[in-house]
Amino acid sequence: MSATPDFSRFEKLSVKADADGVWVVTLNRPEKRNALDEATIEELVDLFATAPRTGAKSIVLAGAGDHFCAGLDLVEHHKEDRSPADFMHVCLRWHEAFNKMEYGGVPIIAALKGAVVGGGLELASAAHIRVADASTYFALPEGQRGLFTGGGATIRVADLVGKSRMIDMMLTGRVYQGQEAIDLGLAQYLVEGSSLDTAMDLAKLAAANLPLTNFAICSAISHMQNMSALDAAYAEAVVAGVVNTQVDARGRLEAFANKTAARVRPNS
Ligand code: 1HE
Repeated sequence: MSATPDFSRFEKLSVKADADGVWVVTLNRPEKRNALDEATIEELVDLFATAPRTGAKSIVLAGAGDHFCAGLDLVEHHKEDRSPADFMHVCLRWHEAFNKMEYGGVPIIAALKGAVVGGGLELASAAHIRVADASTYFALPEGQRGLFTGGGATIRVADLVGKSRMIDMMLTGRVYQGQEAIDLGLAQYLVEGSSLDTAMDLAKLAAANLPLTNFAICSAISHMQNMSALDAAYAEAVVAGVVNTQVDARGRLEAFANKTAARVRPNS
């Protein structure tokens, strides 16, 4: 776990890990605005399937160039002339990647800029924290392209902005940006400077938490949202039973009891 993982197999992604276990994963097709082709999705599946057991404590997800992600590779889709079954299987691989992100237990912070559109918004919405900058804008242009979402927007984008707003975005191509996008829940942070810098700061904060605690935060909450309230309460008690008695937490509890731990204060 402590050795630096081997990222040499990735071609569509650039992956770097620092000594504290903070990984920076960059979609690396800026000339295609980081559109998601099949090969990129396969690399995302690989990366997010292996990251939790190869030392990632938190992950920043970014895009090379001026745009985070332009969504489905429309040119590949056009050239492939896929059958319904073919495209269903494409979508299932997207779900494999994005579910690994949301449920994998490692905090993922998306550093957004420029276009976060279509499948790019589906990708961003599978991250746990989204940081937008002044250039960031969100849209679901599928309606205009004669398409439909296939990478989980009906679940995650509807969850972020609500069913009616998502339907409006798809019917009319409405674009959200700036404070309005934050107020709707499309991102949790809007920064004046670089979203990557803020995402890195947040990733370092998250990486300082105990891994088992982060695992619960970045998997249990999502699972519990899928359950009945009765089952979620039961599952929460079980998860808390494991997490809240972990040996590694003892030092932190002792520091609070000794009055050496930082107190929670309002922002100054
Ligand atoms: C692409 C793609 C793409 C750019 N697939 N190649 N997504 C969309 O409908 C967004 C489509 N893209 C755009 O609206 C614009 O390209 C951007 C706003 C993202 C960027 O604009 P711009 O002016 O900087 O770039 P451009 O000139 O439009 O594109 C530059 C190159 O990137 C060009 O390739 P080139 O070989 O001609 O240089 C474009 O073809 C290429 N490119 N976006 C393929 N998306 C699981 S279902 C999910 C459903 C969806 O995601 S629908 C897709 C929604």
